Amino acid sequence: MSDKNNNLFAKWKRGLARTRKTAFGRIATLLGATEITEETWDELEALLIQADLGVETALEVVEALKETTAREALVRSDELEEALHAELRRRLQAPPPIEWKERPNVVLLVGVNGSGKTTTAAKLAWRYTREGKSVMLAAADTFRAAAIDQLKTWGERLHVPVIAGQPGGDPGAITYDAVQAARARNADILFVDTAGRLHTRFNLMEELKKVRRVANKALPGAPHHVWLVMDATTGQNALQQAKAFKKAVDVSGVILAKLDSSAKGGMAFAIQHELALPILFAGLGEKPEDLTPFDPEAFVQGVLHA
Ligand SMILES: Nc1nc2c(ncn2[C@@H]2O[C@H](COP(=O)(O)OP(=O)(O)O)[C@@H](O)[C@H]2O)c(=O)[nH]1
Ligand SMILES: [Mg+2]
Repeated sequence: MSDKNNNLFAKWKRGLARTRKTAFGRIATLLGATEITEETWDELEALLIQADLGVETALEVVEALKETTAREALVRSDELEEALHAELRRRLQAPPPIEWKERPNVVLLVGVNGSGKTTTAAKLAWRYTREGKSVMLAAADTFRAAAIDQLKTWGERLHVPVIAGQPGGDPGAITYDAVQAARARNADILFVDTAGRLHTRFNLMEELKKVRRVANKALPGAPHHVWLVMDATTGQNALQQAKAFKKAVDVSGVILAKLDSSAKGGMAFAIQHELALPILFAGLGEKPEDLTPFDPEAFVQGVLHA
């Protein structure tokens, strides 16, 4: 393994320590060297649900393991470990390559308040700047003054231009200006940070739809990507919200933030199963370099094996 891969792997291990020790730790204990009984299946099912896999996925995994057990005549629960790894791995899709075909590519970042959008915008700006791309940020969360300042502060730290307006300003107008500015400067990527809270969810979705329309008016074909930032610590509740975003603004991928703070990383499975959206990146910490392309194998290794 190269140093780079080694470091990445270590980062996944560190980032998933909490979920490995908590939700999946109980599974590891269950799969100690005992005989497989009806109780093993009941407990495993309950633990997978507790780990946030979602009921359907949990049931499917248990059914698949029962079949393996019958087929291979397994008797001890520790013999299930490999099969569990395979069943989990099979349910996670590697992210498709991200296409950067236009100039500028406009990316909307959406998600509920506190999910990690602004931090993720900064992390993405850091990542792509390092890859040699010219990046700009737009502060279209005008709902809170602090949100604008937060993005500006990141922009200064990362030497990335931030297009912002006044608190309470029109997010559509900011987006329009930012797309124009990105065109004028021939930027490669414009990340648009949006609001996650308004007076009602209806208002929020209407505002996001407008931001989307305005981006398209400023540049036909934009937005090229719409990424939903989800907080891995909020578990199953987040899925209903995600469906609303998907419907309103045609989300193309998910960024799973705060996996390092989560004790139940199983949300990754529910996202793929129930939303049918690829997970593009995972947030494994608060620093810019802690945003990592989603890696299904490292994820399963990280939750199951210390
Ligand atoms: N540990 C950890 N914290 C994160 C991650 N992503 C965001 N945060 C923290 O979550 C909080 C809310 O993030 P913010 O970007 O302001 O959320 P927003 O309201 O969606 O813009 C901040 O304190 C971030 O530092 C992550 O991947 N790991
Ligand atoms: Mg924000």
